[in-house]
Amino acid sequence: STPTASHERPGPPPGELDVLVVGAGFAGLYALYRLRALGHRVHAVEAAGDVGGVWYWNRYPGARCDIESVDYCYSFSDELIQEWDWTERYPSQPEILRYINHVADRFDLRRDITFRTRVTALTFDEEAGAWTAVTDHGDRVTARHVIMATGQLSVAKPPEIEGVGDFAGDSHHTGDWPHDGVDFTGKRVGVIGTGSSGVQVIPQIARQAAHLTVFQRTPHYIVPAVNRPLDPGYVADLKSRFAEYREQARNHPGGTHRVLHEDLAVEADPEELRARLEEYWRRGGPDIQAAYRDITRDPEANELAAEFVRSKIREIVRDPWVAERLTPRGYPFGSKRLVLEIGYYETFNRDNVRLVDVRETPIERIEPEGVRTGGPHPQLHRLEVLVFATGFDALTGAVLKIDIRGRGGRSLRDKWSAGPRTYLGLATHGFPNLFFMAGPGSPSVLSNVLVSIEQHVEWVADHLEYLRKNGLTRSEAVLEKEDAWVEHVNEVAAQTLYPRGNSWYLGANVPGKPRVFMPYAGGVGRYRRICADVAARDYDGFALS
Ligand code: FAD
Ligand code: N01
Repeated sequence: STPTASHERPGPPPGELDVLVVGAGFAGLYALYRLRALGHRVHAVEAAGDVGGVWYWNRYPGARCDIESVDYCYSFSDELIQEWDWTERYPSQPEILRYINHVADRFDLRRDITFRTRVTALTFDEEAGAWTAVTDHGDRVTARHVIMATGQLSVAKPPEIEGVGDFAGDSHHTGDWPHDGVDFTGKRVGVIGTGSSGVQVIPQIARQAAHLTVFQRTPHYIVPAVNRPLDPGYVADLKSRFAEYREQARNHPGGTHRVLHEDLAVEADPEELRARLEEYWRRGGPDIQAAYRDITRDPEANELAAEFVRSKIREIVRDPWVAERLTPRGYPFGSKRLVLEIGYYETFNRDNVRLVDVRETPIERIEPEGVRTGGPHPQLHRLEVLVFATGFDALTGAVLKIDIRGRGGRSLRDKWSAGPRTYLGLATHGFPNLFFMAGPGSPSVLSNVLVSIEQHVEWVADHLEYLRKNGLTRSEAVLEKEDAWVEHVNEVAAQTLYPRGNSWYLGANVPGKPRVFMPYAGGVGRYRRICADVAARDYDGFALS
């Protein structure tokens, strides 16, 4: 992640761009492809050494997607769909990164990307009606429009623990993993964090390390992934009707093919309920949340699903003391992002793995030799490698790291100091010609993000075409429409149990971050129709000039 010297790096092109894209993950790459095809002068700037975004940075062993590969992919090119063969139900990080590299090669995208370069400031010049970006290499890039494809989970969150810098061994964050891997063989290793990243990396490390200590703060609700090789017949069938298959996902609340049951858990016969949840557990994947319509909305129904997961933990984990500590309680099932596992609970049956519940025995500080915990039995856990699976400054982190100044020099950090405010998640008043991709105020991380990214890129591309055709150069969200949208986002969230978990969806994982439910919980299909309707009504809610 250290920037190379400027002379080793071809910088951004001179002259004004039509569109600057910040980020070259799935969103930035598609924006680049689409806008270039429409004849815009477009260039992307990316902090990483290559394309991939999340899948470039998160190279920890076990990293894998929790949306099925046949859904977690682009749909814009039929040739791409036909020529690419996914191998597993849930694709691994190396396979997804190969796919992204294939896309970058196939559409010759790298020639319009400046790598190893971070945008640090963005300033809107009202007279010129254009943005100027400044980078960490001192480049100045001007562009009429800017697309923030900076990611939802692209700013790694360090653990807020005293002494982190004092540790004498190696330490790594899952979200910024070394490219040549980490050898845990024969080592005493500690992992802090048991969310999706921790749950994926822990079984892998346990197999290699001499000893693994898992520091858990909140036990998460975790269900089996049940990964498997894909059946070629199934894939061939999907490919033969992919357009129709994807169209279903675009109109589905989650951007997937999850079956949504209409009946209620609270009305189900206990045996029938158990049998249905067992069936979901056996099949694997996150769809268990939709096994009954009321699981995500009614605390009583939710508790039935939660109790089912708790019973599974007791069945798998042999030591009752450990099983009890792994058991989530006190917050709704699914209100923190549901975690998928492959061999996670079984890992705690191994002799070389120890669970430390940091709510009982809090981490006091990190010392050169390891992690010191307090409580009734204070202890120094001696470690040679420490892994931080402590998550991200999600959704707003990457945008607010940049000093963004809109009309009148107003700072976005100030405007969003009590939480993000957007119109449709796409734009924010006071900051003309600036568009956000799959960020707060849109379905984003509550959806198959690939479906959401395609919808956003296509909406913005259409919007820029509309401006061009009508001889317009400026687009800005109207304040009243933005306020109404924020209210709608909050109202929809309040109908769910999401706001009841201390999750990163709410910013609750970052000390001092305002507590606001950030993504739009109204569903991908509904959201898509709202955006299409706004476009059909000549971009109602955007002041155009
Ligand atoms: P990213 O992939 O995050 O790319 C953003 C890029 O912008 C990064 O490369 C970053 O370096 C760059 N950038 C940021 N700020 C700057 C700056 N100031 N200057 C220059 N460059 C900058 N979603 C799902 O739908 N299903 C999943 O199963 C799933 N699994 C995930 C697993 C992990 C480990 C993580 C971390 C996320 C996962 N996600 C998943 C969410 C994921 O964020 C999206 O699926 C998707 O990859 C986002 O693509 P993106 O292009 O929007 O953002
Ligand atoms: O991060 P997290 P993540 N002391 O924030 C703990 C996507 N993703 O990287 O819950 C002690 O979920 C924290 O504890 P608590 C997916 O969307 C997907 O795991 O705050 N512990 C928690 O246990 C996911 O939701 C996939 O009490 C500390 C953990 O660290 C999102 O990325 C794979 C601590 C952080 O969990 C983020 O997942 C990976 C401290 N100071 C990621 N600070 C898949 O597709 C934090 N923690 C499968």
